[in-house]
Amino acid sequence: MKTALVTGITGQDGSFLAELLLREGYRVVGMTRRTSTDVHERIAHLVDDVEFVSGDLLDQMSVASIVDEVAPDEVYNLAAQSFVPASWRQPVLTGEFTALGVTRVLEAIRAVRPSARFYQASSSEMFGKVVEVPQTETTAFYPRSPYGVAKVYGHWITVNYRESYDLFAVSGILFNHESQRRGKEFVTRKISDGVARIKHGLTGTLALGNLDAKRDWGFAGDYVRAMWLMLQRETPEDYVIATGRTHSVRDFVRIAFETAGLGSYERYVTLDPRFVRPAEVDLLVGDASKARRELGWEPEVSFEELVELMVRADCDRVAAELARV
Ligand code: NAP
Ligand code: G4F
Repeated sequence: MKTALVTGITGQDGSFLAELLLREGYRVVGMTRRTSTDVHERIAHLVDDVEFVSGDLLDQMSVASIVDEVAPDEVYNLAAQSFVPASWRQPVLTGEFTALGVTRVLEAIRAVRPSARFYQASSSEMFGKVVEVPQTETTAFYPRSPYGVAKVYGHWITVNYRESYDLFAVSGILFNHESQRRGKEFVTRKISDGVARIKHGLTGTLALGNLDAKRDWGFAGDYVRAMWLMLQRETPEDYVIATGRTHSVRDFVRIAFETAGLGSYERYVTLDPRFVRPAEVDLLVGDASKARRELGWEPEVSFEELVELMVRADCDRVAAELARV
């Protein structure tokens, strides 16, 4: 039985990845940080199947002793401060988690478990003000937020440890991926949750920022499969994971309101400058041909299906909450 250590297991991707690894017969160990409340709703259904260890990416000793004690075959580093606007408010902390945190995990592996295979959660946010369309593994980075800058550091330190110490360390450059488990501050879930609340009469408006920004959105369940496939290869290499289709925030909004039977979004959506960013990433679209060719990876859920599944899940959830009250 292989052992996988997952940092960020309480996040959206961590929950889908844990489910996949359990299906594949792994012993799954999740690193969580101590908080005063114990709310881990995304992995509540997995608590009997996953082992949990307490650690923090800010704390080198905790990470090193976890790697030593768990003796993982594979390490998935998903933990990060992952919300882009927060990175302008807390740039130093974002750098500590999202950039130096990667080095702390790599250092632990190098020192006590160099045979472990390592996956780093890199991001399309590294392409930022894109220098070419679509973006591939060789496209130059031009990050537009402290988060993007931190991810570029995490990406290159992974490459550097692979080349310096011969570790099996890879980076997945993943484009936006969403689901019913996405945090409610991200635009897709903010929209599906807002639509559900409007549908059930809890509010009458949804305040958003830039409706013209474009993203290449896929389904998180499809994307964690790519992470796992990257660590099953013979040689460590980096891959872009994307659908190759791009849509605007406005497209997402339009389909979401139509799915809920609310008609035109224009009756409900207001523009709020608080949600407009100091520097924007206008157009992300990825070319995942290398992953298709070498990993046999394909996304299975389309953009339209993604919007519908998120809206339906939130409408059902809000209806159930109201019924309980
Ligand atoms: P998420 O839902 O925000 O989850 C982030 C996870 O990191 C949570 O489990 C969080 O734990 C943990 N974490 C944060 N700071 C930590 C620290 N100091 N020590 C230990 N754990 C810490 O993010 P996600 O959407 O699942 O994304 C997973 C990873 O992929 C992130 O690195 C993200 O930057 C990257 N990524 C995401 C996307 C996307 O579209 N989703 C695309 C490209 C790359 P708590 O529960 O304790 O907060
Ligand atoms: O959903 P978002 O906050 O995601 P963003 O910034 O693309 O970052 C996500 O994807 C990255 C991969 O490219 C990850 F690395 C990162 O961790 C995270 O998961 O915003 C998407 C777009 C932006 O252009 C933003 O300006 O939506 C636009 N937007 C418009 N109104 C809004 C809003 N974003 C948010 N969060 N809230 C709004 O009201």
